[in-house]
This record gives sequence, structure tokens and C-alpha cells, in this order.
Amino acid sequence: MVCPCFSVAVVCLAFVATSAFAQIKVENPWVRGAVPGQRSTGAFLDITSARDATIVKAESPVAGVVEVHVSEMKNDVMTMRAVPAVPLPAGKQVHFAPGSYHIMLMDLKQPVKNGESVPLELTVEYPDRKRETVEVKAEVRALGTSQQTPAAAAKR
Ligand SMILES: [Cu+2]
Repeated sequence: MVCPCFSVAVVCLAFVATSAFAQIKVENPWVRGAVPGQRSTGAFLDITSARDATIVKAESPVAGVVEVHVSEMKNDVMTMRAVPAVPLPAGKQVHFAPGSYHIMLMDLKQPVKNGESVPLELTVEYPDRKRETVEVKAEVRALGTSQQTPAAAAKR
């Protein structure tokens, strides 16, 4: 599957989400804008956990299906696959970014427009099996090139 959430240049805005939980810090959350008719898009953020943890689930009310994906280059084509969990080593920032980990919002219930705020909920699990949910508001940003071919994506 070719990743539709792969991006070109993205303008960086200072946008920081404050988590209710001091354990988990989420920075720079954003969602790629989706035009009417588009069925899926990606959400991206930087996340740091104060102690070892694992992201085990992602949810959003704007999408019927939410999965955590990772993009990979295979034979010069950007592909992506679902991953069941993303490790968050203590104190290390993990980047969800185009071409890497992303939160895949599929079966979109409505278009997500630039400037809107999309709620995301991440569930993290600690080694002692305790779980926490982290609420994030992700800002919708411009599409960039909307009609990306696999070749264009591969060139980056
Ligand atoms: Cu994906």
C-alpha cells in the first residue's frame, strides 16, 4: 500500500499540546488536511515519556478506523504497515512524522480542514501494565501536494 500521508515540506508552527499527565509530553501535533472525498489522512506529533512506556492504541472521533503505522522505503516505493505498539524509551523523544511513524486516520467521517483542531487520544502502557490515555488536540495543516504519485513520494 502506498502511503497517502507522506509529505513534502511542512511549515513548522509553534503549537504545543499540554498533556494532563506529566509523564507524557506531546509536542507539535498536527493532521494533514483532507479534501472532501478523501478517505484517510495522517496525524503526526513528537512524544516523550518520562519513563519507559509503549503506545498501544490511538483513537480519534473524526475517523472510523485509527491505526498506528510506520512508513518504509521498499524497492524505491514508500509503503506503510500497521504496527501494534510503539516503544517510548524513557526520556527519548519519538517522532511521528511523514515517512516514519504516523497515526493513520481512516474511514474519515468528515473532511478535516486547515486550521481545525482534531482530537486524538493515545493510550500508553507502562511496564507494570498500568495504562494512561493522553488527550491531544492536533492542528490541521495544509495538504502540500495533494496528488502525490509513488514516484514523487519516493523522490522526496
Ligand atoms: Cu499510514
